[in-house]
Amino acid sequence: MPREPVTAYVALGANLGDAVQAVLQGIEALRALPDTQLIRRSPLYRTAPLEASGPDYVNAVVEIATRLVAPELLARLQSIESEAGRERPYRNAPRTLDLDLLLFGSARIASECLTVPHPRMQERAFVLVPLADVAPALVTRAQLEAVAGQRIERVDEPVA
Ligand code: PH2
Ligand code: MG
Ligand code: MG
Repeated sequence: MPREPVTAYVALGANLGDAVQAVLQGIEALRALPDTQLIRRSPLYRTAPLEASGPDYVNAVVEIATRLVAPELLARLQSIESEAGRERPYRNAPRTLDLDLLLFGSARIASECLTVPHPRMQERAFVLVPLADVAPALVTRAQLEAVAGQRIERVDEPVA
């Protein structure tokens, strides 16, 4: 029996090279995943680096419906990062593309390589603001108010 699709949320971030293009291409790579449908995506945001150095980030969040299991989805996210030229010289180093699994249905996962829900998502305007765009019911006003001091602004996107 095929599995029922699970609704999952993926955060995208980039702050090296053409970060807008990197995030847009990341979204297209997510759309192309097997056994996965891209349901909706947030606008792109330019955001101040949080606990990180380097240029401003471009961030977004997408909602997908996927029949992949979580470890397989994680492996796919990592290969999209590698394809985008991701290197990991040190923690929170500037990156060409970062794909973080925020939520995977109602799953709670605490394995060596994956923690879901993402442990730091509640502290981050660059996650909560675009997550509220795609899934307003998942983010409360109080959660948004708690990160209101973090700089985040909409990006004017290139017309396709
Ligand atoms: N990602 C980090 C650390 N800091 N700051 C912003 N603004 N956007 C990010 O995506 C981001 C960050 C670690 O992944
Ligand atoms: Mg990250
Ligand atoms: Mg990451």
